[in-house]
Amino acid sequence: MTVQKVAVVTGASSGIGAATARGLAAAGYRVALVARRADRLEALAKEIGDAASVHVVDVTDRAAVDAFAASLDRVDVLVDNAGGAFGADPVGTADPADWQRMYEVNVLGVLHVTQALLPALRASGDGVILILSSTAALATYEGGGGYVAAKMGAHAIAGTLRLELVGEPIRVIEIAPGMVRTDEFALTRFGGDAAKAAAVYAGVAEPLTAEDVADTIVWSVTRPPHVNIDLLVVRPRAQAANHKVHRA
Ligand code: 8X3
Repeated sequence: MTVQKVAVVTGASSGIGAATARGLAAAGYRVALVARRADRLEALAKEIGDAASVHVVDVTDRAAVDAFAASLDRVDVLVDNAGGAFGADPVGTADPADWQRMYEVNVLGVLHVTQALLPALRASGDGVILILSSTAALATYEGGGGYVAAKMGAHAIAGTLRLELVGEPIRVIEIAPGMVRTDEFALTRFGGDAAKAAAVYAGVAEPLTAEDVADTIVWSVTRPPHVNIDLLVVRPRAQAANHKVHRA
């Protein structure tokens, strides 16, 4: 019997994480679903079936992350997807607490999970660490300061790790999506203000979907072991740059 490979997906309770878990399960992986919200994970696991396992873990809690890592029998793929934006205020007036939360989840969360799973990824003989950054990791924009700073941190982790791990059987992939319409990203950023969240996508015929991004993730992960997709930028056709969005 061939051993089924295991993919860990953080932030699996919604959006890109949930779509990625579905996609990797369909590609033949066992998927370890990681997030804080048990009910969401249970529902997704039920939908995916036997290939899914539920792990209620806050990626910013190192002790919980270490306990989770110890519970796994193998890990072949890590998708560091958990993250998010809190606030869209100018640098001059932004709440430092929002910046701290963004750094904790987008940078330290990636660090904790990656460090904890690195020995298992190495032992797999063909490990993949995939970090979901953002086009915010590549250019600044007004009101994006804290999120940009955090995603640039995630981008720095990906680039540094790739240098440090060269020669080992581990690929380090970074996917940087532009405008993606998910149920929660913009809503979270604007503290639940649905009108502000909707304005982000106003007039944009087809922002990317979570499934579009999951598709690039599954494709990148399933290339042959010697093929490393270093950095893949994916945007909707209507977005030529962070600032340049076609609105009807
Ligand atoms: C999300 C893209 O433009 O909101 O990661 O920073 S953006």
